[in-house]
Amino acid sequence: MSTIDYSEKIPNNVDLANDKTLQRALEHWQPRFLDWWREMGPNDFASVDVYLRTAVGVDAQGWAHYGTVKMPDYRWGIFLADPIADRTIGFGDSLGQPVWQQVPGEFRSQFRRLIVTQGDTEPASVEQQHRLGHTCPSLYDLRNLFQINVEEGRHLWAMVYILHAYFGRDGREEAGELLARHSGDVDKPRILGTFNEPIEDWLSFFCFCYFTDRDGKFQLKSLAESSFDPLARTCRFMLTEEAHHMFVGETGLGRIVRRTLEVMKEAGSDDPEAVRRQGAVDLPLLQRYLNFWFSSSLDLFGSEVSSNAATTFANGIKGRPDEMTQYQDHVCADSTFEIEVPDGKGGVMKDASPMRNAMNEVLRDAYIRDCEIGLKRWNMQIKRAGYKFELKLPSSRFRRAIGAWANVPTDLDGRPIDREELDRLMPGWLPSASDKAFVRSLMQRVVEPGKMAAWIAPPDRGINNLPVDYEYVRLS
Ligand code: BYC
Repeated sequence: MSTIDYSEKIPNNVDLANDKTLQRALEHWQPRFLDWWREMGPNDFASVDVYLRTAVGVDAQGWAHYGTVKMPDYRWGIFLADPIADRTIGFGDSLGQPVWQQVPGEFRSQFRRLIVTQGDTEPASVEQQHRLGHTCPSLYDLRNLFQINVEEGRHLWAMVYILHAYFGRDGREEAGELLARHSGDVDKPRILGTFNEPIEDWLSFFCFCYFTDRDGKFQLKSLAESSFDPLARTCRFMLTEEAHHMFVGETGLGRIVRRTLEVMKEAGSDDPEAVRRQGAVDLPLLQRYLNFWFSSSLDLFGSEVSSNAATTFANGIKGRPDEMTQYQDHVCADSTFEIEVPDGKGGVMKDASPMRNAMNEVLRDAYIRDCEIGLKRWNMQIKRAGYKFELKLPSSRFRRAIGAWANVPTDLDGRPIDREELDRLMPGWLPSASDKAFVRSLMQRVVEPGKMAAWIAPPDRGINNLPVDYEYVRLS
């Protein structure tokens, strides 16, 4: 197993010290990153002590060290999972050939496009969450927010390393641009839609971690299959960190459901107004937030039928998650995949697409199945508490902005409806202005160790075997 060298200005396990040109280029980028972090990150908390984990190795066991750190002193570094000996290409036209240690010239722009898109999401999420610290529901949650923020910063480093090390001057320019685009910026927005949506409250934050970070899991798993080995190794290690981000989303939403059920029991009513009077999140309101973040995150997979997806699969650039274990045909030259498209007469029809072109849809399908797991768990909680309400994922045709269903008005079940009906019904399906104002009113910061805001139940356990009432962030 390779170890991480922490004596270097940029901690790394890629032997940076022996590549002076690359080291200098990255050391030149480092202060620009820190300036960006100071301006766009959780900077109002720059001087507080946070109980954070930092990577110290890249194997699954014992890879992280926990300790108290001020965020600007976090050791962002470059960590690649260890190489797999004699790894061969696992899919596409070059199946079985040795993986590449350099980017083949003919695939350069396709690789660069994907790496830049991946890299762009990381700082975007930090920007989106910029001010959340001020309204934290507990010190435990505040610490989790900051953990996610520093790790997204590190994921940016991961992509910037690949750009600098393998894409020459273009790569250096792209690395600069990653700090120049900003979430929601009118002139220079982030590349993908969801990453320009504001995250102004913790309900949105937990939905983002549940749905959008899960897109990260699927995209990183696909890139972890890449024939370009340094990219595959980088993504493999990023996935180790990513798991915690989805955990924060799933447990955060689960704790909200638990608290709401307690309040419903205390109030002896499931009336949303009665729940709101007790300062908790009513379940229909939660459903509207789920509708918003799920439908937005579905767009992140791209179009159902995509020539980009076909080319990147054929060329061995981007595979499918767990390509070796989940699929038998790794070439997919002759197979087809059934997709649903509008029939042009206000209905839905099935269409067979060449499998390679449908890879985005294959991923989206797997993603939706993964999203269902949390909903099943929360619905079980609701059922056990004796209520009939069921949380549901809307259809993947609902409120899409990308692909075959972009701007096709449908109801939550994906049935095409006319635009007037959509305009009339949409306010009941997505968070309304008054929903958002109510959620904002709940966002009062709670910073006494162990105490939770009234709208969320405590977690089952603390971080790294510490008690829930540990002072995870020392604000004074
Ligand atoms: N918004 O052929 P198409 C994460 C663009 S999340 C705006 O349909 P393709 C994280 C697309 O870029 C994971 N534009 O799709 C989570 C293309 O534009 P260009 C991020 C969109 O190319 C939480 C055009 O539409 N990683 O890590 O097959 C916190 C036609 O594209 C959108 C990746 O996404 C959209 N939603 O695939 C922190 C992996 N969707 O190039 C981090 C890298 C599509 O023609 N990216 N477009 O100008 C990819 O693999 C692919 O670019 C996509 C789309 C999956 C995004």
